Amino acid sequence: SRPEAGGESSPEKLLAPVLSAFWDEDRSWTLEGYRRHEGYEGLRKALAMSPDDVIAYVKEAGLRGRGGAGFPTGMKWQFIPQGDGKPHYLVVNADESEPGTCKDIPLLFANPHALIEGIVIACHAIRSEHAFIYLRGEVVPVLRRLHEAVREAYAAGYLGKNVLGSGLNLELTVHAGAGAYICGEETALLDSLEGRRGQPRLRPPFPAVAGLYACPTVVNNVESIASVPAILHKGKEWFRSMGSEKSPGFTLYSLSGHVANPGQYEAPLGITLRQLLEMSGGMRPGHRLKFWTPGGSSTPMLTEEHLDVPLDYEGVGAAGSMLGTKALQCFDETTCVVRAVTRWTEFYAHESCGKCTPCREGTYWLVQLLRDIEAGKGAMSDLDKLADIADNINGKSFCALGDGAASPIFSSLKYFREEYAQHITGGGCPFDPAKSTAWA
Ligand code: L3W
Ligand code: SF4
Repeated sequence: SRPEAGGESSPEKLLAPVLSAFWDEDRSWTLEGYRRHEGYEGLRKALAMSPDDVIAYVKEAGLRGRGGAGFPTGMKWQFIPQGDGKPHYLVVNADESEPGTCKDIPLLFANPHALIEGIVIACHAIRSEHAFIYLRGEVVPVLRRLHEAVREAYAAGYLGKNVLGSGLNLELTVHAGAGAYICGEETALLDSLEGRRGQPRLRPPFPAVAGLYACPTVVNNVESIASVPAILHKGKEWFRSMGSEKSPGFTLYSLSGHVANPGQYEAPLGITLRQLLEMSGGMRPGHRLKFWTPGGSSTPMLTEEHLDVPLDYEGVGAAGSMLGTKALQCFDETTCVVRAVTRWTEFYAHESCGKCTPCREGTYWLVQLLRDIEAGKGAMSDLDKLADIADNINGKSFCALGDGAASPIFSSLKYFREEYAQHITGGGCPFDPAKSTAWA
């Protein structure tokens, strides 16, 4: 749901719909729908350039990875060794599952050809003849739509032998995962794609050196690759005219939780949550923001005092959090922060792959302590114990899942220690669950 765009003075002018520009149109997902909006024109431009020039162009545009880490996309492509005699692979990470993150799935559902066009451009750049899309398997309607879009692209000569007469040969495989959060970690994803149980690999070597089948591999998020065609088509200057010097361009923000109009809002990097809330209708009527995540539950929570933080990598970093996946989950004053953190921590404990001790054991013990506190059976010393366990997970685990699990513990203790104490001294949760819809 999205509010109607207003006039010159309306805050909606801050929106920059590119990937989402025609999601509402009839059969937007078809090749015909995509071509109505100059689809595959960026590819024509890219194929007229040398692979190295395409990499340099994307680097100069300043596109940063949209999957959570914000790593420069062009630089990642440049890491792929050339003339090494090995096959190169592009793997698109479509295993979206960070709590609150819901941008790649609607993008694939409404506009799959933006991703396919981006894939062909990226494969031309890194000299790859085989690309894979690793999709979250539960989203069967998206899987079907993606298969159909790939079929259309083969039939139109955008995939297969000698793409558009350029000499590029490219196969594209769509692979459905089996629904494990850890398979969104890039090396676990590669293990899963190779047919093994998905567990993270030691890095280095990074996938750019030894990835799929031990060959140089680029792993990019859906939104990162889908953003490439517009950059080629409209130009790097156009892209750089949005956002900031270090965080240029447009991006998809996912607004969810206790807001009047949840949904995807595409805007330049650096917009603030206050602006997004103003243009989207704000919090649900009669309520105010209590805490929010800038990029899913793995990114430290922020509060009302951070409403004017620029939502770019630097701005959110300076506020002590991470932009992550730009999953803006907003919670109002009816939400019990202990309940929210318990629910997130249960998720991490469930999804911990078990490979390393700090995360496997630590997340289990965090859940036990949090459940006790929530039920009024905790002791004040449990608060230091929570922080101590989180500290033994953070930076000491094998992959980023551990750090993500520690993050809501640290940030909630920082901003809401008093609320934890209330649960302990008051014999349980002081909130009325009937008044909150967050955990229904
Ligand atoms: C070659 C080097 N490549 C880094 C590559 C690396 C990777 C990318 C970023 O986690 C974060 C995590 C989540 N030579 C390289 C190199 N690379 N150095 O750059 O690497 P890294 O380690 O900074 O991050 P990561 O392991 O990819 C991603 C956070 O995002 N997150 C998002 C989760 C998102 C989902 C989802 O559903 N989409 O799960 C949220 O906060 O916690 O910190 O490609 O190979 N020297
Ligand atoms: Fe597995 Fe957690 Fe260790 Fe990552 S941090 S390897 S998910 S046990």
